Amino acid sequence: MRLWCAAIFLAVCSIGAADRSDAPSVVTPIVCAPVAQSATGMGSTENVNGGDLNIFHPVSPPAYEIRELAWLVFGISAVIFVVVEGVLVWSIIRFRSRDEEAGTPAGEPVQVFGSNPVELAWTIIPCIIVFVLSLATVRTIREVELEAPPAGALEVDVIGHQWWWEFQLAGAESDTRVVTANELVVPVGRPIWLTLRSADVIHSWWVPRLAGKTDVIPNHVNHTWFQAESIGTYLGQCAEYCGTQHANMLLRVRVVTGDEFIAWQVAQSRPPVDSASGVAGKALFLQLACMNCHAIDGVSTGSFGPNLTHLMSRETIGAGVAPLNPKTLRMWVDDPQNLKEGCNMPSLKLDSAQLDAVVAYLLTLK
Ligand code: HEC
Ligand SMILES: [Cu+2]
Repeated sequence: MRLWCAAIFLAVCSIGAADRSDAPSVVTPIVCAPVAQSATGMGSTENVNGGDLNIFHPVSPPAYEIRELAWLVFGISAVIFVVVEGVLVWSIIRFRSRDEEAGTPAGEPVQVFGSNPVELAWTIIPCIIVFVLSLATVRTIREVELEAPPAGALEVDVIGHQWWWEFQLAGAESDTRVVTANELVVPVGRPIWLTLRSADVIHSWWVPRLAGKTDVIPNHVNHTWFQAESIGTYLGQCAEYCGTQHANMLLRVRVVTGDEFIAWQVAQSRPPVDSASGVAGKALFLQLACMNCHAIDGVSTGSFGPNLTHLMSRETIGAGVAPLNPKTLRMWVDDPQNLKEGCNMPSLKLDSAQLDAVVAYLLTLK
């Protein structure tokens, strides 16, 4: 009986080993609890990232495939768990030491060595289980990974930066391009083909309800895709440790109707409109180092930090570290390290009047 327990234990171990296949550049279906929500620890900023990261609530074809596989793995593991625990509990009760046997050699169980049937069983059964699981996984990967964009796909370039996401897509007119950060807006029901690149280290794109993880690797181009079937905001997270602020490298995909998407695309393609409240701040933005790191259409071309042309169309600041509003924006410009310690934007140590002016200007970037 103990040998059987050992056989089943080995089977469980080998499943664990088979699960840990995360070769780079393939979509890795992941079976785990939803990512813990990142709290900012800032009393003044509510957590904007409450939301569903559950792989068991898919809304897009690759996510459905991954859920099926997750259930299969979960089911097989559950059966093994029940058998092992059942045998264990049964053994504990059946073979417990009894008063009359205590301390007598007669209490020793029968010793079995080198049983051929048992050796064969604990070799063959795990092999079969591992074989079934790997076939199912390979099949899922093949179904999820596409070689080329699906017909009619919207193509989006995704660039991972420490610690934010850049998105580039075609603008409203053929020669324009929309560049934005951390929040991707896409139309419902249309395939979205992502081309993933990294500006620095390895990141991983993961929006659990839309698709599996895909690594974002320097000097290497990866692709993934999804097709959201219902409107809403889907949260995601960088899923490859990429430095101190990795946990605050969140992203959101806002799925809207086709018409809303076109309206968004048109608005994002336009240069910002100058307004009186922004004049002083714009001058400061150009005087200070801001312009070296940030692009604003028609104003500056820096590309180290997020494009700010339509900053105020976003819901969050600092890749989801806080909701975007005048208060958090001021805190951010004053010293980004307060909100996102270690991030790659320094405090420019503006005085209060300068801060007011710069923030007033940023607020005009709708
Ligand atoms: C050394 C380069 C650098 C300079 C100089 C700089 N920034 Fe940044 N900025 C960044 C980086 C990098 C980020 C992204 C940080 C993150 O999310 O991890 C950022 C983020 C931001 C954001 C948030 C954008 C978003 O969508 O989350 C705002 C707003 C911003 N900067 C404004 C400014 C202003 C105003 C100045 C000048 C006072 C300035 N920055 C100077 C690099 C810079
Ligand atoms: Cu990352």
